[in-house]
Amino acid sequence: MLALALGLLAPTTRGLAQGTVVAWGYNGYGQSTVPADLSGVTNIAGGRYHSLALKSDGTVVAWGNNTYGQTTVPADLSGVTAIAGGGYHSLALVNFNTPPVAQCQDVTISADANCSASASIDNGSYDADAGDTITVTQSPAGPYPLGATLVTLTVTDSHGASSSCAATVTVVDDTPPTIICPANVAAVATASAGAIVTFATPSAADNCSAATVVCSRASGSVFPLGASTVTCTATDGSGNTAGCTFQVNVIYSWSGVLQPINADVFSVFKLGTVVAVKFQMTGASAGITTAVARFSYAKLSDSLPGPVNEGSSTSKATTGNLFRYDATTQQYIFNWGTKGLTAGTYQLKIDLGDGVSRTVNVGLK
Ligand SMILES: [Ca+2]
Ligand SMILES: [Ca+2]
Repeated sequence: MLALALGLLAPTTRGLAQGTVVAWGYNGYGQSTVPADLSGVTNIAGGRYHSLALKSDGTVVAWGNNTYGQTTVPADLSGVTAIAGGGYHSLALVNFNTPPVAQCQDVTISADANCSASASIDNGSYDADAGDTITVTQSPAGPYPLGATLVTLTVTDSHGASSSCAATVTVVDDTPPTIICPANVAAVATASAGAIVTFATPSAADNCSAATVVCSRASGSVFPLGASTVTCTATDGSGNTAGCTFQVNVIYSWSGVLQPINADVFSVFKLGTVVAVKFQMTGASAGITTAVARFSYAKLSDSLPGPVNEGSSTSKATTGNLFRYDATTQQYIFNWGTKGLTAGTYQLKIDLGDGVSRTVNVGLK
């Protein structure tokens, strides 16, 4: 009988490398003549007249009697993890590769500036075989468009075995659009209700879709006297919004105070007389006959810059505080009765309801 021993188990004093095979005894078929270049052996087996060695690379080496082909190792034999020798035959256990395990999960991710996103659905795919590495691929590979995409993940191990699973990548748009409002608009009233004002549509952009722009007041609509704030909102296809504001200011175009009050030189009237305060609408406001104009005054000081330099009006003093429109002269007139006032400088104020401060200083003496 043949006897074999692994060098691994040999006394270290013999100086043999690990994985060396040592054989002795009957050698009629060369079964005890270990091939000279044999090394890296992890297991051995003996048949009746032949020997077998399993190498660490999973290949098998056989020598000795080959009457029945028992030492003719199949050329493509690999991946062997165990061997055995019968009387006139040999056995090898091929350890089949375990395919990797693919594990997927659904992923929801925010769209980027290009309205797409890359995402991995891998949820810890692995290969149970020691030493196996895996590569993971996704089909389609991404980046993924807005919405849900069914993605197949394929895991391949270093032996070419693969497994796959599928999951959904959902790309959502949670980025608001951008919006830029036009500059503030100054407009002249064309009616006592204000003016029709047009303005450029705010520019809006979005990473995923055209943004719908809606303003609190539409271009081409009537804006009232004074300042109005227009709020515009851009909404993208996913309901994200962004806003901006701008001002529309509608004011009357007017003449300034007309004679007898000087717009430039200080006017002094005789105390107790009626002072006619007059103005006209001009420019785009010229045709307006229904403006609501209110008169008020305030005494600034007792001092006067000079003597009376204006003639007295023969008109009756206006009651209340509203100017009247005179169609003949196309003027707004308020007859300011000064009876009962004291001498000094007064500031007269004309309020047209458009937010503009219109004042002129006069003297009473
Ligand atoms: Ca494997
Ligand atoms: Ca968006």
